[in-house]
Amino acid sequence: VADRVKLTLIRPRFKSVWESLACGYIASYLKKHYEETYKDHLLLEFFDGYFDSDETIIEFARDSDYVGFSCTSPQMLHALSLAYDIKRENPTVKTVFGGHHPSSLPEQTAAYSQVDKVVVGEGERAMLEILQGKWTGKVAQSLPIKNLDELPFPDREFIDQNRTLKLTEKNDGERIASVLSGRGCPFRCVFCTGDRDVFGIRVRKRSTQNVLVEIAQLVNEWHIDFLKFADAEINTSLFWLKEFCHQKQLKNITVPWGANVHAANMDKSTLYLMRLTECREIWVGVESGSPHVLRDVRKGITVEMVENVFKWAKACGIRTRAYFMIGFPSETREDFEMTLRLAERLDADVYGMTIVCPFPGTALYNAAQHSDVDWSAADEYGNDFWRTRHFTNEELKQNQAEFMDKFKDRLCWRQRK
Ligand code: B12
Ligand code: SF4
Repeated sequence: VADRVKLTLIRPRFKSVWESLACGYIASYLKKHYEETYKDHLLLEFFDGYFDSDETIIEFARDSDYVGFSCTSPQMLHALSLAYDIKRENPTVKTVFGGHHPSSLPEQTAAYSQVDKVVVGEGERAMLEILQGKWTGKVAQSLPIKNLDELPFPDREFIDQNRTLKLTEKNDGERIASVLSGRGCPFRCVFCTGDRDVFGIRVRKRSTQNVLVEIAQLVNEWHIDFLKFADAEINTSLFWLKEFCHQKQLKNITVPWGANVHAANMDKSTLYLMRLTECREIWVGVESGSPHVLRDVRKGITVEMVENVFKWAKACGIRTRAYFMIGFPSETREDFEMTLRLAERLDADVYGMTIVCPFPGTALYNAAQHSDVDWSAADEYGNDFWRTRHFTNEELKQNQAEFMDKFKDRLCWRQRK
């Protein structure tokens, strides 16, 4: 083992006020498992492209032994450019690419000369094994961690949670942080990766006790005003969700919270219980108001389920956010009109409308057509290239604009501008 190993973790540029849980998890796992074996040999640093300039990142990262990049598809271009510049300054640096994009397209990611290692799937154990020299090839993939309670909580000092909290205070007037209560999503919506390539389709949940200890820490040590769950869907198990609510109440943890909810697995009593434990809002991927489109995209929900969830949430006093999409392959103008009508009937508090984007890892991704796409140009709500049999990209944008105009007083803040 070398005298000192320096690992710099980088979250490439990202228009987001969510903290990097991925880098926080990897850091705390390495601190626990690497330092326990090798004592003080590991030096860890973190940079976030949202806050730190390229010059700063390159200057401080170039004396690293390893530099790890955490990438969704839109972040790849920035990561590749930083990796190129860092290696130009110091060719001995080993670059490691992890996250959703490298997990979905490992071979393509490994083909870049500035990429030394690609991690497929969960990163905690794989990064440790790379530091220990266990992976000699370019692509590394470790076994998933079975019992998530064994993972230390994300290291929030390391990811500079305060910086993110200051930003949420400025943008939203409150201190907001996120927690991940489980990994994986059992659904297979065609437009979504559903965490498949990273966490798999089997959902692993942390125990409610374990999650609540982390939440209590966020309340007591970081003084948060609102908690967001980063889970793909919070209600994959209603049993877990109800127990979470009961325990939260028992422990008198009163911080308000919000989460993504899948409309197929919800009932009024659970929503009521959620409200009693300060659930302030739910975010529902409604996607379309057309029954055949919902079926075609394998969303696993019906219009009726969606209407019920919104009705119940309203009755319980939970705010609702409805996310729609436009540009599914089989969607016609009539289907879009059904979407407009459903959106109106739901009477949600906040609306979002995104143009479909065939991200790697989704069923809509087609290697022959999409391998050269610049994903950094696809923002959270739109892109300039997706079109379907029924709509050109321009027409999709017009429909999106029509939707946004109709709900202009209730758009999510990113679409309001
Ligand atoms: C919260 C969230 C957001 C937040 C903030 C994200 C964040 N935390 O930084 C917001 C709302 C801003 C957001 C935006 C977008 N998101 Co998003 N988001 C999520 C969500 C729900 C949680 C992310 C999270 O915190 N996960 C928890 C951490 C621990 O997991 P992780 O990041 O995957 O990290 C693990 C591994 O990937 C790996 N790993 C990660 N980084 C690294 C680095 C190294 C060096 C190593 C070794 C390993 C490694 O190890 C980690 C621990 O095991 C995920 C779905 C999910 N549940 O994961 C989607 C998800 C990541 N988002 C996705 C997408 C597509 C987007 C958008 C592109 C949406 C859009 N249409 O524009 C934008 C991207 C904007 C941008 N500029 O990049 C996709 C990614 C697919 C892809 N191919 O890129 C996901 C998977 C959703 C999905 N199921 O399709 N998102
Ligand atoms: S849209 Fe939601 S339910 Fe569907 S695959 Fe993605 S995360 Fe899972």
